[in-house]
Amino acid sequence: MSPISTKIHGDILIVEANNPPVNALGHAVREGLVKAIEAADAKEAVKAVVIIGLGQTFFAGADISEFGTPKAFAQPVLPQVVDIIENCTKPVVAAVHGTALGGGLEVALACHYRVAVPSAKFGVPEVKLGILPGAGGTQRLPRVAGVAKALEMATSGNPIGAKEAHDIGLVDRLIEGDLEQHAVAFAEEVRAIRPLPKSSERDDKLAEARANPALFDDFRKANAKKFRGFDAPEAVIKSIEAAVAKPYAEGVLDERKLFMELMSGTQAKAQQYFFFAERKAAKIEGLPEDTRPRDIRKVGVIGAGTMGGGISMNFLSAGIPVTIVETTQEALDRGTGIMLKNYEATAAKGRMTAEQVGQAMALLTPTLDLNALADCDLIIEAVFENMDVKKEIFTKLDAIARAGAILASNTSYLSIDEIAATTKRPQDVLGLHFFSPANVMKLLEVVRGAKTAPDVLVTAMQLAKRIRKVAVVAGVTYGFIGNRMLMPRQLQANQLLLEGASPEQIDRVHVEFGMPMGPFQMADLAGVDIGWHRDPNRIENIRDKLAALGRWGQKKGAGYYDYDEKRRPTPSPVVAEVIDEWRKKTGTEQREITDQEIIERTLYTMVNEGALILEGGFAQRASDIDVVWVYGYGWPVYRGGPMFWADTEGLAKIVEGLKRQQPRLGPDFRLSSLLVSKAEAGEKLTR
Ligand code: T1G
Repeated sequence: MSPISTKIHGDILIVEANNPPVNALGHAVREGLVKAIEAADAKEAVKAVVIIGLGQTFFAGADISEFGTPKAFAQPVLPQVVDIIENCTKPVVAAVHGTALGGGLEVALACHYRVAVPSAKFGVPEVKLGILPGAGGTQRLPRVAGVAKALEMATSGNPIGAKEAHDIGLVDRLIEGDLEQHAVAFAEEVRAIRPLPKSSERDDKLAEARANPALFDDFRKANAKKFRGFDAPEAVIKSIEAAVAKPYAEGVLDERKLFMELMSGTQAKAQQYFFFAERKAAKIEGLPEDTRPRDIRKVGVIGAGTMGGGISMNFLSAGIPVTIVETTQEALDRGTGIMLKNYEATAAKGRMTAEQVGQAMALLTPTLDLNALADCDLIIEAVFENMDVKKEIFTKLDAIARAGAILASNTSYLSIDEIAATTKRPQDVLGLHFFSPANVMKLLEVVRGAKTAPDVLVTAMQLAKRIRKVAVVAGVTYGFIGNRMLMPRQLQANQLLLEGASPEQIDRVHVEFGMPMGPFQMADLAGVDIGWHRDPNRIENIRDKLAALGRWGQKKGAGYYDYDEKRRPTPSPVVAEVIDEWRKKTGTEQREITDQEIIERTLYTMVNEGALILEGGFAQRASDIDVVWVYGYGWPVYRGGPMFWADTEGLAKIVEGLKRQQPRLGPDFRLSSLLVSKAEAGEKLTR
C-alpha cells in the first residue's frame, strides 16, 4: 500500500502523504509523489494539485534510516522528484503543517505555491546531519527567501516559524482553520494563473548578494568560531554562492557534487549516527511493557545555590511549580535573585518576554521550611557534595515527603544506593545529575539505583523531555558515565604536566581535536577549587598548590592561566614555576611530549574507561556514552562521540596505543577486556 494516496475535490487533485511518524521521504513516498504528479499532468480534468501530509506533519525530510542503504539512491531520487513537481503543467500547492524540514522544505519549494498553518515550521537541518540540502534547497531557498536568510537557515539548521516564512515570502498564505479545505480554496484561486511561478527561475532576490560580493566572506568570518571543525557549513556556503553566480541548472550540479562529497565523509556518518543515538538514549531496555510514569505536578528543590537555582529554572520554564528550600534567608534571597537575573539576561537577548519571566518566577515558592515539600511529587536534593549531608537530608525527606513522591539527588559522583538506603522507600530514589549551568546544559544523567522502580525511571525520562533535556540512564558507579571518564583524562593530563608538557600544549591538542576547551581551561572555568580539600597547608600536587595560592581559575583572574579583565587567558610564569617545582620534587624525568602521546594518554584512556563502564553495565549502550559526551562536555558531534570516534580510529590502534603507554598510565589503569576482545574480533563498540 503506497504511502501516497490521491483524491479529487472538484477539479483539484489532493495528494496525501501517510508515512508515519514524520512522513519521511522514503523511496515509496518518492515513487508515489511522482506517480501522482504525472497523473495530474495527464488528466485534463485536473486543474491544480494540493500536496498535504496526514498525521503530525508535512514531509520532515529524506528518510535518514535509508542513508547508507541502496534505497537512499533508488530512483526516483529526491532531486528528480522536486523537478517533476516544479515542471508539472498545473499549479501545485504545498499545504504545510508540522515541520517542513530538509527534503520536505525542498518539496515545498518546488511547489508553485505554499500555504501553512501558523504553527508550522520550515527548515533545512541537513547541516546537523553533516550534509546539505541536496534536492535543490541551496538553489531555490535563496531565490525565494533571499541569500542572507538562506545562509542563516542552511548553516544553522534551525527552523523558522510560519509567520516569519510568510513575511519573507517563503509562504504565500497563512491558513486559519482547516488546512486542506483552505488549501483547496487557494488552489481554486490560482488554478488559471500562468506562467506558473517557479522558484528555480526567480532571480530578484539574488540581487542583494550580487551587489555585495563580500557578503559570503563576511558571513564566513562572522561564524568561523561556530563552524570550526565542521565540513558541512562551508559546503552550504559554497553551494549558495553557486546559486548566486550561476543559473539554476548549473548551480544544482554544484550542489549535487558537494552533497555527495559530504555524504561519503566521516563527519556525515558521525552526525547521522548521533541523530539516532540521541533518540535511542531515551529508551530503557527491559522495563515491563505496561510501565507508566507518575504524575509530576509540583517539584521541590533543596538548595538554592548555583545548581539548585539552575535546576529549578528548568521546571519553572516548563510551567511546573517549584518550592525551593534553603537554610538561611540570605542564601534563599541570593539564590532566587540569581535566578531572576538569569531570566532577565535571557529576556535581554530576546529569547523570553518579560511576561514569561514573570510567569516563571510566579511559580517559585522560596521557603526555609523543609516541611513545605510535603506535597511535592518530585524532590531534588542539590546541596553540598558530601555523603553525610545527603544522608541526613534523605532521612528527613523520608519522614516528610508524601507516599509515592520521587526523591532525587543531584550528586555528581556519590552512590545513589547508599543514599537510598537511608530511606524506607529506596524504590522511589534515583539520581538526577544535571550539568552546570543546569538551566543551560542539555544533558541529564538519570542514575538508576539497584532498587529504583521502573515507573520512577520512566517518569524521569519523560520529565527530561518536558524540561527539554537529553536524558541518559547511568548505573551507580563513581562519577556515573561522564565524570567517571573525565577522571583518567585529568589524571593523565596532570601526569603529563610533570613529565614535560605544558597546560597550553595539552589544551591546544584538545581544542585542535574539536573540544571547546582543554582540561586546564575547563578547570579554570569550573573552578580550580572544586573538589579541593580546602586545607592550604596540605599540598600534595600542582592543583593543591595553585588552590592554596588562591589561583582558583577565571573567577579569581588566575588559575592554570593568567586572565585579563576580559577573561582572556595567557600562559602564567607563576604556574610554570609551580610545575617546575613539582617536577623536581617528584624527581620526574623530563622529556619531549608529542601531541600524539597526549591524544593517546588522555583520549584513548577515556575510551577505555567508557568500555569499562559498558563492561560493568553502568551504561545501556556505547551510543549513550557518546550522547553524554556531546551534550555534557561539548565533544565535537562531527566525531560522533568518544565511542564512535574510537571505532573510526580503529579499536586495534587504540588498544595498541594503550599498551604502548601502559607503563606511564599508573598502577590503577586497567585495560578493558571488552575493548581488547572487540579489537581482536574486528568488531566495533557502537554497532
Ligand atoms: N528520517 C527517518 N526517521 C526520522 C526522521 C527522518 N527524517 N525524522 C524523525 N525520524 C524518526 C525518529 O528517529 C523517531 O524514531 C521518530 O521519527 C520521531 O522522531 C535531500 C537528504 C521531525 C522535528 O533532519 O528533526 O532531507 O525513535 O523523536 O521530537 O536535502 O524528528 O520513534 O523510532 O525526533 O516529534 C532532513 C529530522 C533529513 C529532520 C520530529 N530532516 N527529524 O521531532 O520526534 S536529510 C531532518 C527531526 C534531507 C535532503 C536531505 C524530528 C522532528 P523512533 P523524534 P519529535
